[in-house]
Amino acid sequence: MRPRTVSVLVSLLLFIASSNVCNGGKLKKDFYGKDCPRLEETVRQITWEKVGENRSVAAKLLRLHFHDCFVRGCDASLLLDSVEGNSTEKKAIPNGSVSGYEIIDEIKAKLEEECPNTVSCADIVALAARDAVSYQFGRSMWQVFTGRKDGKVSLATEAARDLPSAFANYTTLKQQFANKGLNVFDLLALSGAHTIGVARCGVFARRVFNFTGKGDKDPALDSSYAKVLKTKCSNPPNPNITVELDRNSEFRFDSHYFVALNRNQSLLASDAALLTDRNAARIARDFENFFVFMSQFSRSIKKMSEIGVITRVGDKGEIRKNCRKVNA
Ligand code: HEM
Ligand SMILES: *[C@@H]1O[C@H](CO)[C@@H](O)[C@H](O)[C@H]1NC(C)=O
Ligand SMILES: *[C@@H]1O[C@H](CO)[C@@H](O)[C@H](O)[C@H]1NC(C)=O
Ligand SMILES: *[C@@H]1O[C@H](CO)[C@@H](O)[C@H](O)[C@H]1NC(C)=O
Ligand SMILES: *[C@@H]1O[C@H](CO)[C@@H](O)[C@H](O)[C@H]1NC(C)=O
Ligand SMILES: *[C@@H]1O[C@H](CO)[C@@H](O)[C@H](O)[C@H]1NC(C)=O
Ligand SMILES: *[C@@H]1O[C@H](CO)[C@@H](O)[C@H](O)[C@H]1NC(C)=O
Ligand SMILES: CC(=O)N[C@H]1CO[C@H](CO)[C@@H](O)[C@@H]1O
Repeated sequence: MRPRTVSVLVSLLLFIASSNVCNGGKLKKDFYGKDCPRLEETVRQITWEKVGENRSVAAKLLRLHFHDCFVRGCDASLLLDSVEGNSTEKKAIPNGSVSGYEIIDEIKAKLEEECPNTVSCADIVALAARDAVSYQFGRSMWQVFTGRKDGKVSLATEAARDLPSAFANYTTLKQQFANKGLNVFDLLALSGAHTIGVARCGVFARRVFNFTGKGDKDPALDSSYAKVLKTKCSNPPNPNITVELDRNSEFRFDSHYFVALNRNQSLLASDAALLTDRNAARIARDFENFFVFMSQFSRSIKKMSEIGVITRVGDKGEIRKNCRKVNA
């Protein structure tokens, strides 16, 4: 082979190797098969119990997974409590309404009994999100490869930078997803996570009460739906009131989010922004079909769950003993 061909081949191989690192190439199906054979059963059992007691838990665990993965990769950095002098991701404004930490702690505690120092918090977060959504279906809705290690760094500033805002326009959303290796299909499918759960009035009130500062509503928001929202939230918005992200379908993981979106009845400006691009709007119409949506969602969330994973114990990664603290 000529040197030039060789160098092209080498750079191609390096490219493949590096993209594997970014995309969780070293994660495995059933990574803990030998060291913690009952892991997946334990996570599912506790998660299903919690979701069975309170269906709103599913949305909490799904969002927790997203917020973990978008900042420094899926490394459980979101779970670290702030320490003196250091604000961790949890303290960043977009994380103010994230919850479910106690459930991860409970799963971790149980696993520390079953197989001490073995299972990472990052893997627990990914599995619990899958199981939380799957409860409704009685079977696993997507595959989660395991072998993530827990990170040692968590910075509020990075969460503020990397997590998309409820006011983001299409260009920004597309760019923020691209920064994490996710394309437009992923953006649309993953936004479909808003088929479950709630948002506080404060994050969408402007669309309803005062879009341009003249006491008007967002023209992209359906008028009759805006009226409904007005009666639910007071102005100024009461921080204690929440509204379902997917109208009348808060607990059902289905494709109704896209049906509502296409009727201008989505809650967040960032949801509505998806209709401002022709290609994205076409995908949003296709996703009204549950099977089309769900098959893309399964692929996209598997991709999301492999963003920037750490797969080796060392400078960067460890198996945390307590999900809230870096090991001493
Ligand atoms: C596309 C960019 C996204 C933006 C701008 C966004 C923004 C938001 C906002 C503002 C809320 C309400 C939070 C509050 O009340 O303070 C929310 C809730 C939620 N988000 Fe997203 N999100 C996005 C993508 C995602 C993704 C990719 C997922 C998961 C795969 C997700 C899952 C959820 C869930 C399940 C809830 C409901 C949480 C609950 O009920 O407590 N979101 N999101
Ligand atoms: C379920 O959880 C939500 C959110 O954490 C809470 O507001 C609600 O009161 C809980 N419902 C019940 C029946 O405990
Ligand atoms: C704060 O975070 C930085 C960056 O991760 C780290 O180098 C430093 O040791 C942390 N300080 C404390 C007190 O944890
Ligand atoms: C989208 O938002 C960004 C950041 O706020 C802004 O710089 C940009 O001009 C906006 N793009 C469009 C097309 O409105
Ligand atoms: C709307 O916003 C403007 C400018 O921020 C403010 O002066 C006005 O009082 C607001 N109106 C209402 C109804 O909230
Ligand atoms: C949604 O709003 C857009 C304008 O933003 C309008 O052109 C369209 O007809 C509306 N669609 C429905 C179903 O109301
Ligand atoms: C919100 O809830 C908190 C705690 O229950 C309460 O102290 C506060 O007055 C409530 N705020 C409003 C505007 O109702
Ligand atoms: C759990 C947690 O640390 N929440 C914080 C999220 O961010 C808000 C706003 O900065 C803080 O007030 C919360 O304490």
